[in-house]
Amino acid sequence: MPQNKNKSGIGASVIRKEDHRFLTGTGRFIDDIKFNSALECFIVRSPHAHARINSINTDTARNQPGIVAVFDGTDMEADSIDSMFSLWQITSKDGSPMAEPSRWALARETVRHVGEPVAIVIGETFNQAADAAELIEIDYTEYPAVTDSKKALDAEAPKLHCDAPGNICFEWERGDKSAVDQAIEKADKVIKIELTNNRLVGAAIETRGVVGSIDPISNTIVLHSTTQAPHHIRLCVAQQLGISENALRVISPDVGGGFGNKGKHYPEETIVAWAARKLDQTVKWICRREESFVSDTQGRDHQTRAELGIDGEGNFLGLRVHTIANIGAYVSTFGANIPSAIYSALLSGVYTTPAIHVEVIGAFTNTVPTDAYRGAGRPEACYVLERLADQAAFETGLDRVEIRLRNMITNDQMPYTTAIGPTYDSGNFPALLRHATKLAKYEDFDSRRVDTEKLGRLRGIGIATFVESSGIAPSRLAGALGARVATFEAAHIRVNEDGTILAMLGTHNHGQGHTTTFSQILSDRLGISLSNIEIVEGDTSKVPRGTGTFGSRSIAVGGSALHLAANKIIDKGVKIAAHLLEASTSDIHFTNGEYHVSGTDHKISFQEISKAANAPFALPTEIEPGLDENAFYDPSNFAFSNGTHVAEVEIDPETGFIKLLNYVAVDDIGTIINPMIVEGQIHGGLAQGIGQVLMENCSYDPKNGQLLSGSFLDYALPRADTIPEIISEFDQNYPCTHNPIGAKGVGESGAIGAPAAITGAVLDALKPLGVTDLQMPLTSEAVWRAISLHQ
Ligand code: MCN
Repeated sequence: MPQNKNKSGIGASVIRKEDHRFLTGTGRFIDDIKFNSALECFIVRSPHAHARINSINTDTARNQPGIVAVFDGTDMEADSIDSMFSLWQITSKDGSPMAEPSRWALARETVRHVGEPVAIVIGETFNQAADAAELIEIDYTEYPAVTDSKKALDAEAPKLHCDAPGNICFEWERGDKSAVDQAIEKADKVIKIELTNNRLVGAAIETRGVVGSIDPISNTIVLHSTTQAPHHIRLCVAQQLGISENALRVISPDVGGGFGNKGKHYPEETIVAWAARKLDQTVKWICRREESFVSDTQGRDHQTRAELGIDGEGNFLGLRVHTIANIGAYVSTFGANIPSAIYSALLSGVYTTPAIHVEVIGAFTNTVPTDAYRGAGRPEACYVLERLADQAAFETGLDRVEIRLRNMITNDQMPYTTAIGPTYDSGNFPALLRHATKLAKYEDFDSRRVDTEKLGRLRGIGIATFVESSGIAPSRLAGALGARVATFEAAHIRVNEDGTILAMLGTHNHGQGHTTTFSQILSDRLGISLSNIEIVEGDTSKVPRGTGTFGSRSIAVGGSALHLAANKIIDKGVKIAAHLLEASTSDIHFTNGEYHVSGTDHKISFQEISKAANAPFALPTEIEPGLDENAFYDPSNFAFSNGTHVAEVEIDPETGFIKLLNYVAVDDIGTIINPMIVEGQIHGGLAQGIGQVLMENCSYDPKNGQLLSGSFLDYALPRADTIPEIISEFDQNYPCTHNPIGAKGVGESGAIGAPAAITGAVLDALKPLGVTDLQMPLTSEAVWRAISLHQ
């Protein structure tokens, strides 16, 4: 990968500025912050998946030592606290808006999933609150529950909400149905698959937490929350509490991993803000790990049927996809748009398929609401397409690389408008596929398979190609598809008199290294050293506007806003330099942190310009003092990151154990700001993709809706020894054409490619035994059973 000549600018593998704090134990995570006389909040959660609350008796609990208050849904109702609401409204194919049943921060009358908050106990200590909570008497009448999304659509299934007939949240469609019908009709062969995309939990090292306090001077609520999107939380909580956004400050300090799960508005944020205001005291809630399993939004959970019509040469003619997406008990913040608008947009993938139609039914079930989890709709789309491509190769006898190349959008077709909607602006998909298969020594694979078979084991290789809609905005498109909030990003730059810089962005850093990469962009533009740049994120009173970090958007959208704000500073500096150097503005040019007069050796540094702007004694009055600038950036399109991943596995047929031998990831993320960071992002995403395909599974008891995988004893996560050697390379020849830095996002790529590549490799290994299908997770048991059935 080319390294940057400017040692701290774009393209340099700078060591992360933030890591010194984290590695020396001086990070400030929410539970590290000392709040004077904070009261502890214990949340009593529903033990049932579906039940009516007949009564709640809190008298005994209220009278326990150290207990300050006990509240339930009736108290919130008495204070007119509004229902939670989603930030994206999907419209069904008949034109009706999605069903959005009320979701109360503390349940009223009915509970619909295990873990739903029912009451809170606020005590002087956590143990006092927890002990008192045991004395709350709640009388429930249990109702039958349904956890499987397909079963929830049965006529006789238990009904969750009276305003969601048939448990349907929405019935979405996209694409040209009749064109697909015709294409499949005339196809020589129709490839059919049925897939489950397994439900996952987020497992950030730090669990969620919220602390609410009252600032006595401004009489505002200060809400510390482990959120990826502080401005969204301000919007949602203020609206629910019926207060102005000015009356609420949201601070998200250092956060130990988010993975999408912390990007949502949660009941606990509303509960804690409300309780702090009601008691006029600081109220603190830190999620225990067992609570996070039943209260953090969960990811994926699709059941999909797909048909691909192909001609005699293996050309893709038409794709029909039908997916039932499990929404959970209520619609979470972005719970409806991920399985519909986001997922469906990528069902062309890297292919030229001329006719595509997708139908998605969002089904309510008695499970924790689902929402974004690293990849959010894109791993699901990639999985459908790549499983189809493999199956098409299998049924036609074509090589898996060959059938993909035959159907791939080529570089000279860019910009390319897909049959499902999006227009890709850049990328060379065939080049990535060729390079990745070369790195993976795909051509020689058969000889490695033979060697492994001699040892009594099975060996397989799998490929996944994908396109990802990173850089989530653009607002206008999102708005047309139902977004209720804009998705632009904002950057505000303060230039101090000494030329040092403070930049404030609406994104949030919870592991991605933003402090470093945003500083690199500024260092590159303004020619100043990284140590003179400070980055602030995660505080609505310091950062005036913002959207947050999710959808791998921070660099493509936030970084672009920063770049534009820096350009404004440079332009203003030109005027000041022209005046001080007694030259015309057209003769001034800015390079490497200095303003030069063309054709002379006259120059002035950025620091001198900063000083002159902030102490404008020598400037004419028409030059406004100061050098601070703001920029908003709302892209015209997504940034279409793309990649080819190749996985190789070995399977022990006696035990079904899968050993990942190696993994090649070739990604196009446009211009790279920091090669070391992006490689780390690929590794992290891969670990999560590998977890999904090999072991992770969030499982509910279908009889009663109890969560069976409610702790790390029952929910397996990958460990260091699961992760193979990773070869990660990038193609920087195809920058994003519509943002000013050319960057595409990287944060989710690993999680998108891995499930399809590894499933492909496992099925390739099992092919000689006649196993042609397996559902994730591909545990040793699942593989062993499949092998046993075919022996
Ligand atoms: N980057 C770069 N050059 C590019 C693209 C990105 O140098 N062409 C750098 C960025 O500057 C940033 C990092 O790579 O430092 C990731 O950038 P980006 O792809 O814009 O993603 P975001 O910063 O918006 O992060 C969100 C993304 C998502 S959606 C999830 S989920 C996720 C992820 O990033 N969760 C993470 N990575 C994570 N990493 C950690 N450690 N923890 C999480 O919770």
